[in-house]
Amino acid sequence: MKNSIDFQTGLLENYLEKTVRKASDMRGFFQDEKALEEMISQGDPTIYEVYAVPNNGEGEISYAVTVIHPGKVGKEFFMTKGHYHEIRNRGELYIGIRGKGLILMQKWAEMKIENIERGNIVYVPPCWAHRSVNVGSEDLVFLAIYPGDAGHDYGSIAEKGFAKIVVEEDGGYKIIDNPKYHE
Ligand code: PAN
Ligand code: ZN
Repeated sequence: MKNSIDFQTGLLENYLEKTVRKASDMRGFFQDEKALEEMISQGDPTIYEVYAVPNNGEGEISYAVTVIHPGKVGKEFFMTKGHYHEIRNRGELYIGIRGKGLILMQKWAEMKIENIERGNIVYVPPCWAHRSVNVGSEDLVFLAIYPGDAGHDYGSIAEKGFAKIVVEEDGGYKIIDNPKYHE
């Protein structure tokens, strides 16, 4: 199928699947549960959206544009749920389109963090869990390209989280240990 992306806005013309993650879909992912419940009761805003063109199957390649809106739950910046690929041995490429963000990557006790910004290409190697975080004041938009058979495993991240979390401090951000994290 022919398709195109607007590299100014990140708008993907012919996406096939749209996933919307509202505050109420993110229970258990942020530290401040009270702040999240309050946000849900006050209109349940969208935290992020994913516009995907899946090409499922071995050897195939899928792609998706993610838009993470700006905001915080308590002190913690809006972010994706984060996942491992169901088939662990599958890598991925992220290409920044607009906004200012971070990608947290984790494999066992190892952790690495890179910037997602316009023009940045981030390589997520096989077997690394990944989550992106909007640390700016505008939408964070990026394109992800991944193997068609990768799949998404949200279970272990939903249960344990990442070793680090990203919180606001003095108008900027800081990366701190996740007090709830356990191996
Ligand atoms: C991305 C992510 C997307 C949303 O396309 O799926 O940013 O994040 P969650 O899937 O963690 O909710 C990707 O990494 N695909 O493999
Ligand atoms: Zn992925």
